[in-house]
Amino acid sequence: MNSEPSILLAYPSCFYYPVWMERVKIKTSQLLLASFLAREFDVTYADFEITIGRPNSVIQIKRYRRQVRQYLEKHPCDILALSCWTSLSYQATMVTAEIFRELYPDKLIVVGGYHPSARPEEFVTPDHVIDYVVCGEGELALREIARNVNKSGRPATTTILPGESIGPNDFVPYNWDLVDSFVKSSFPDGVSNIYLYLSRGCPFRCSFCMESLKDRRWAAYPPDEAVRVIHEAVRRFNAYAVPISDACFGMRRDWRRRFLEELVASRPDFWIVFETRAEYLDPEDIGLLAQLKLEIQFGLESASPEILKLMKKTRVPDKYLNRFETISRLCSEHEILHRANMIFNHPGETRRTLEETFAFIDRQLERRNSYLMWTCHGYMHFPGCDLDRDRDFYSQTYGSKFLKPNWWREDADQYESSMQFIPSADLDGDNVGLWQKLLKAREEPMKDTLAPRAFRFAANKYFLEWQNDYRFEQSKKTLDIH
Ligand code: B12
Ligand code: SF4
Repeated sequence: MNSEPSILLAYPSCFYYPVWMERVKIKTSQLLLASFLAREFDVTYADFEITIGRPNSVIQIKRYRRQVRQYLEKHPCDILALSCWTSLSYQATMVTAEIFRELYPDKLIVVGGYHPSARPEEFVTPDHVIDYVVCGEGELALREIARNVNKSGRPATTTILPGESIGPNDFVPYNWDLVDSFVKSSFPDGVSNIYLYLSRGCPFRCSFCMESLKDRRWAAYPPDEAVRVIHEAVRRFNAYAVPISDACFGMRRDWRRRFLEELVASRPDFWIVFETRAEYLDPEDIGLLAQLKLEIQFGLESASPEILKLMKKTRVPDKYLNRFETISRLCSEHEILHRANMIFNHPGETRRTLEETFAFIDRQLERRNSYLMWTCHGYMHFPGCDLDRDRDFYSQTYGSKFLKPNWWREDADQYESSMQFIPSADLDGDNVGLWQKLLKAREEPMKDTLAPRAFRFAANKYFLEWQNDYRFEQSKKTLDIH
């Protein structure tokens, strides 16, 4: 039987984030948190990005304020728990907190997520709107706050708390009932992509990623439970694909092997997507993976030894790149769709490091009937990672310029602003945008390298303009994929 206090766990949306960027329909982190708390308390899940929208102008923000107020008036609670999951939600979090505070001066407001973990001090204001800022995982800290709220009420000042990570025994099943009515009213036809976490933790410490702020121990659902979780979600929401969103999927070999064996045995007829590192797959895994409808994403990020070291992706770049090459070949031999995620313009990038990366890419493009796709993106500066703390080092050593160091507080397109950045003096001036030019020059080889099925998949999912290419029609004749 659930008891007081009542908790409203809400994702407040993001301001000035382009509407064309993908919206995650069910916020998995928030749902997991809600599932944990719902065993003891009365929890309501809300997502203003879906129910109200992403405001992108002063007028839209006014309308957003009005609708949030109406919602909060109708849904009073003892604790408003706001998921400021990324820095994109900073402004929406602050606005929602202010409205709630006006309505309910005595009730508690807690914020958590990646931005509060990165910049907790930004939630401390002179008028003490927010009560607790949780850095790290939210389950244990929120449970503690909720258990004590009747005794201690609001703290005298905004309090920053470390969010201890849960251990393997605290992994709770997803409680889909908590989002049932939300999904029915917002997505009556079901949810095509259900992002799922099966594990937590990552032992690495890449320069641009703030995962290392959390406890780095790796823990997962038992393999059979993980497979059950996937099937349950697909059945319930009529999903077409399950992107497994783990920070470090399948890190433990024995877990991975058992999970893959069980997954294959369960004969899934939906797509599975996951991101991993090449060193976490071996030939036996690939034999199993070949039996699934699958896409693997490798966070390769760069192929310049110097940049890979700066990124702290690896201490031995040659070994890292060789491993990727071997595993990618094996995937192609087994006709497994896979993609390399690349980040260009990491601080310290120069013409020479770009050449190194493109030389590696060119070597891979010499293959025929390949199943390797390249997805390339410019570096986006988000706070909380090592690189954010080392900005002075990059500015002094390479001439990096962080042109919008606090973009999440500004009223401008936040996607664009996060990329307002010069990686080095060498890539300033006439060389701004060089990586895009080098990439464009490879568009045809990137098409030529792919097997028909991989071409068709890439044209449907990543490069929609490729649908006008003669190869798209050709592939249609020979294949029967979506
Ligand atoms: C999976 C993932 C995604 C998936 C999301 C799937 C989903 N269902 O939500 C996808 C691919 C869609 C995605 C998109 C983006 N992502 Co992303 N993503 C991740 C990733 C890999 C995994 C997170 C994870 O393992 N979670 C496991 C769960 C259990 O933990 P959690 O999410 O941290 O949730 C806990 C806490 O945050 C906390 N918490 C959350 N809410 C609340 C609320 C309260 C009140 C409390 C107390 C606690 C609390 O408790 C939760 C449970 O323990 C992380 C980290 C990484 N390694 O790269 C990046 C990461 C979160 N992403 C990031 C970014 C930047 C993005 C994008 C902007 C990328 C882009 N180029 O567009 C978009 C933004 C999407 C959006 N609109 O918000 C950044 C955020 C950095 C920052 N400072 O904000 C991260 C940290 C990577 C990085 N660069 O460091 N991402
Ligand atoms: S980018 Fe991936 S491998 Fe690197 S620290 Fe983040 S989660 Fe770990």
